[in-house]
Amino acid sequence: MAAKIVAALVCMVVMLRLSEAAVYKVGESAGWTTIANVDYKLWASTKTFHIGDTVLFEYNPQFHNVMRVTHSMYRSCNSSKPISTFTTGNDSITLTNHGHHFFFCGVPGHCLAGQKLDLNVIHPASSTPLSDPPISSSSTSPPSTPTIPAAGVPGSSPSHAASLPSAAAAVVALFVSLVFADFAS
Ligand SMILES: *[C@@H]1O[C@H](CO)[C@@H](O)[C@H](O)[C@H]1NC(C)=O
Ligand SMILES: *[C@@H]1O[C@H](CO)[C@@H](O)[C@H](O)[C@H]1NC(C)=O
Ligand SMILES: [Cu+2]
Repeated sequence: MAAKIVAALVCMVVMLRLSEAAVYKVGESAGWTTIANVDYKLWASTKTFHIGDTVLFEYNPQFHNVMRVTHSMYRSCNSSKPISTFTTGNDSITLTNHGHHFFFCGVPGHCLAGQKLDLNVIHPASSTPLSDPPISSSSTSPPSTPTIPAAGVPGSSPSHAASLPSAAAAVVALFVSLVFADFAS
């Protein structure tokens, strides 16, 4: 009984991770830049990041880079000791742990000009399929914020949006059938 529940739970977690892996291009079509006045904080607020998702930084490597930094370095735009640095201009970073991830461009002045990104990977426990509302279509406007956004960022739905509810339903059905089979026997 217990073993079956554990197996079902493991199966559920694995399936959810597979079905939820999404790729988010930072800044959408503008990419990672200072010239388009992208509000990266606003951009991140329109997304729900999960473990296994990927963020893609696209930029001209002659002018920019990507540094992953600590919170205090992020706050002060201090680029002296980055956790890691990316310089290809097409950097895919897979999110492997929950919590905040801080990035900025290490070129002098760019972080201060707003080329900085704080994204929060939500904890798996707070995103069970049963409590998640269905992901809405791209026709809805991004959530309003108390601050005045510098520039609108076009919202886009993650590519897995359509497949998620059916996959989740299948997993829940499997889980329920396993549990009830045990109660009946
Ligand atoms: C940046 O951080 C380093 C330690 O990581 C520190 O030694 C240095 O003083 C900081 N620079 C500024 C301008 O705060
Ligand atoms: C950037 O990398 C992604 C895969 O990580 C690839 O699909 C895309 O074509 C690349 N773009 C450029 C401009 O190289
Ligand atoms: Cu830059």
